[in-house]
Amino acid sequence: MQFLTKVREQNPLIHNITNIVVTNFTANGLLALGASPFMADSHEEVADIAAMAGAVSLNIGTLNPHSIKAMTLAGQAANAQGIPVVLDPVGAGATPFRTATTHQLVSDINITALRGNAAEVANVAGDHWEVKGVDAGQGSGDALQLARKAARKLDCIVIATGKEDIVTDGSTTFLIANGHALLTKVTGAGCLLSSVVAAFLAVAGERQLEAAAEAVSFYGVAAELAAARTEGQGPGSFQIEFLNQLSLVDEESLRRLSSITRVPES
Ligand code: ATP
Ligand code: TZP
Ligand code: MG
Ligand code: MG
Repeated sequence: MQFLTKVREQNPLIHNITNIVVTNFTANGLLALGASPFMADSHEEVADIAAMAGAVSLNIGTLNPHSIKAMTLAGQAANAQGIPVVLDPVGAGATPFRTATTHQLVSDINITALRGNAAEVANVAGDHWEVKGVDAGQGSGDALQLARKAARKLDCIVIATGKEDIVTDGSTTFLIANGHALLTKVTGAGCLLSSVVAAFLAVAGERQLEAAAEAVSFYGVAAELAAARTEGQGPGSFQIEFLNQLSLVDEESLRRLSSITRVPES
């Protein structure tokens, strides 16, 4: 616990190349957290923006040839400066185009953290896991082993989310039990999480895995508090209160409510 304060003190610039569904929600969520969002995908400027960012968040939610090239240029510019890059492989496995694009991106870019549901992570890593559109399918695999395997294969941090979240670098693994089911009723809840992870990585220095775990727990705690404050009102009120809580959750409430368990190595 401490990366949250660093994000708010340092106000890192987060360069997002994301989908058209969640762009506004992502920018507002990053602002609420205390980071500085920059949404830009022109080929002419993405390398310049990535090079000045604290972290880069790439998201294939509404991918097309233009955005794929933009992500590649931005990711490689970030790599050249040692700037963390997060990839959200929205819908990987749903179509051959999405799956092939993620394989291309992880080969062309040195990804710091991959954040998706278990099915997306599996498909990026070359394992098959049933996918329904951009939502997780009914995979029957062991998400923990899958995430570890993917992290080793892709040589990056893997964050596989769902009811419980897994954060692993392939050897050290954390299980995070924070969150609320109402997050599944807000489009972009996963996409914003990926950019929130990017904001924590931007201030983490060498301690990337711990920062990723804290980001995921922080996000879940904000959702729990938002759900409690809007009980019985539904996803609309929850979404607004969730943005409030991203700005209100402090180190003290995070310490009190955070549920992070380190899993013994297997
Ligand atoms: P999907 O498309 O499968 O919904 P996603 O990209 O939206 O995936 P999620 O896996 O839904 O991402 O994760 C986004 C956030 O929602 C995470 O903080 C996760 O912990 C939380 N979350 C998802 N499902 C639940 C649940 N059933 N209970 C509690 N929290 C959840
Ligand atoms: N369609 C294409 S991208 C997208 C939808 C609905 C948003 C997905 O957001 P998330 O965060 O995976 O729920
Ligand atoms: Mg979701
Ligand atoms: Mg998603």
